[in-house]
Amino acid sequence: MIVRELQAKHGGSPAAGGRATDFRKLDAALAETSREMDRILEKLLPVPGGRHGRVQEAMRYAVFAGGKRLRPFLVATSAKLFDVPARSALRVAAALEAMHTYSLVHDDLPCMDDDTLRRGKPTTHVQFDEATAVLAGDGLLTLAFEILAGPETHPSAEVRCQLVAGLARAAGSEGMVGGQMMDMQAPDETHDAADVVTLQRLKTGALFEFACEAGAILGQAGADIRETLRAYARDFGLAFQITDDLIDTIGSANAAGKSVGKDKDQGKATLVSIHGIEGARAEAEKLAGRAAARLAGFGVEADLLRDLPYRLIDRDR
Ligand code: GRG
Repeated sequence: MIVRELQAKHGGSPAAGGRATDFRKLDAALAETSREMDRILEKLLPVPGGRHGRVQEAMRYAVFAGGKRLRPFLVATSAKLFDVPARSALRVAAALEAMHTYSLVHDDLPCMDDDTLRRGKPTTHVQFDEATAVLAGDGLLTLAFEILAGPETHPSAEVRCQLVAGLARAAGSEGMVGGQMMDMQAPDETHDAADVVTLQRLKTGALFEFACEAGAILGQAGADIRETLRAYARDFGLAFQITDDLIDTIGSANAAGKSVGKDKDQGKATLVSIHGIEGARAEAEKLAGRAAARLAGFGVEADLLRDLPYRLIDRDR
């Protein structure tokens, strides 16, 4: 409840900016997607077996560690705007969650962010060992593309190719990997607000952009609609990231399920260190409002997506 806590302490407008003050419907939808994801990931992840079973155990450990399944929710909910069959959307959502999980497993490694706690549990390299964690990440990354390429994902091979290319771009050196590179160099470099936004847009934003566009790709929507959803994701992603930085600055490791205070310890610039806690909070609220407003062209069917950014700036993990 990071933003609410700040409001209680310092006053200010409601987190929802006058919109979603009651998140019950959204929370129920998030919980339902989470259950659906567990079911489909259970089927799609390899069953540990043979002499190489250890890597598959580690893949499962990381995937079923209790993530929020936020990216899958974005895929599933954006796909509903285009009446995409749930089976297709859930496969794409599962592929993206596999990709996201790989990034967390590798990010936690000693050679990267060197973390021992994730989602309230020992990180994968702590639970297993470093080599197994590297391989589990590799296994999840490649599984993501296997899932997208499968004919059950969409009857059109062209759509499947677009999904594969879209996820590869988002996860690669012009997306998440590029952002991670910037992040690794961050303690040795001076970053202004624009640099931080670029870093975040690549490191965490690119997968969110893919998540929101994926529904439109599955629904074979036009370029302008795809761009609308990407713009929503950019604002949403930055609001999400600022909240993550607020959690890192003023949250507790217990509630967050991971170490906090790391950015400051590592001397990394964030929008919180640049704008201050109040400034960052105000920016997150502005971005949440702008994300919701991007969806003005849709009807009530987009309400869950409109509410989501407000919900996420109100989280504590
Ligand atoms: C190793 C190539 C490579 C990339 C790593 C995403 C990333 C890049 C690192 C994660 C570092 C981090 C904690 C970033 C903050 C924002 C973020 C992505 C948080 C984790 O996402 P959530 O909150 O996680 O959706 P859950 O656990 O709910 O799935």
